[in-house]
Amino acid sequence: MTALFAAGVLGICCFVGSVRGAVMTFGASKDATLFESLTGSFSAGGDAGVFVGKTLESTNTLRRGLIAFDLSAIPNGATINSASLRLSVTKHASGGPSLVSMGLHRLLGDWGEGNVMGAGAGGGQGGPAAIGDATWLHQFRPGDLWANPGGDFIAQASATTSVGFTGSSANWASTNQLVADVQGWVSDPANNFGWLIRGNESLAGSARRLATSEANQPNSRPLLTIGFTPPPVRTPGDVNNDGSVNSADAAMLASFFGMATTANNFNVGEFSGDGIVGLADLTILQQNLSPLTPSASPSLAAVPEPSSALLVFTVAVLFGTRRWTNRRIVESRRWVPNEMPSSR
Ligand SMILES: [Ca+2]
Ligand SMILES: [Ca+2]
Ligand SMILES: [Ca+2]
Repeated sequence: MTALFAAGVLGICCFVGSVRGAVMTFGASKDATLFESLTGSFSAGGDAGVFVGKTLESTNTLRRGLIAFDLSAIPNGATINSASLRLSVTKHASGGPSLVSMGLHRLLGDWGEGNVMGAGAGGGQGGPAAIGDATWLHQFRPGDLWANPGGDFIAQASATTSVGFTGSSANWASTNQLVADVQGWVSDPANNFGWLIRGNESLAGSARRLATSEANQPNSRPLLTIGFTPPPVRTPGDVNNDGSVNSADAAMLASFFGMATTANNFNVGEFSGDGIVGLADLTILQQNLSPLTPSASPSLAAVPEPSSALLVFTVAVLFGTRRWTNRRIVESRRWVPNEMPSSR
């Protein structure tokens, strides 16, 4: 992984269409090859290529690619609309098939990239695996094993495509399952392990080398394009996060009045950024009151009197009630010892 691509995000494109959606592109955060091996001795996470498919070797013929992306730039709560992946083909076996099928399978466990360079023709043999590397047997060498040699992944591909010779691109168009994979990773980054790239494993010579994040040419590196709709912007004043600002929010703010909290904790009515639920927050709530709609339940906006007065009244009543309740609890506790029977 190059430093340039450490952050993963390559670009943010425009808002498009009538539905405000964003498009972002990502370079791989890590990519590596699983080289078939009964001893789990080979890796090449630092190489400019990953190998996928069946080679012309006499033994240990299979290769599988691993690739993952850091999606933390997509806001939490976003809705993923599309996801497509492009990889560049940089080598094919002489005499191999002109088109081979390759699938993206969601990985079920984490894995180590490392920085080992491949050996053999074009790196196709891999190099001696180092500690922490993923291999055919290991998620992280030497102690962390895959449950299944060759990697743990969903058997059903999330997307498949036909891949040509050197110089062409492998393009996985968006599918419902690719979208679901990315949505899952955005919602739960701890389970974002990326995809395993699986080729034709029955046809000798079907293997391809695909450019990685270490490739010299930036435009040949992996590119994941994601379309999404950002989460709706929450209006300051909307304490209960139901999309409108009304008396229900004022009542909630009142119940937290005077409370110290984290700055901009909307859930308790802190909108001013000072970390205290107070009059400044009440003012913001009032300024953002939602217009009354005929079907809406009674709202502060419908009150002909200055709504701020009612808000202050609401706060005063509820806050006062709470203090009174607390005081009564304290007083009742004081009374308890006096009312206990004497132990004479
Ligand atoms: Ca790599
Ligand atoms: Ca609300
Ligand atoms: Ca405040």
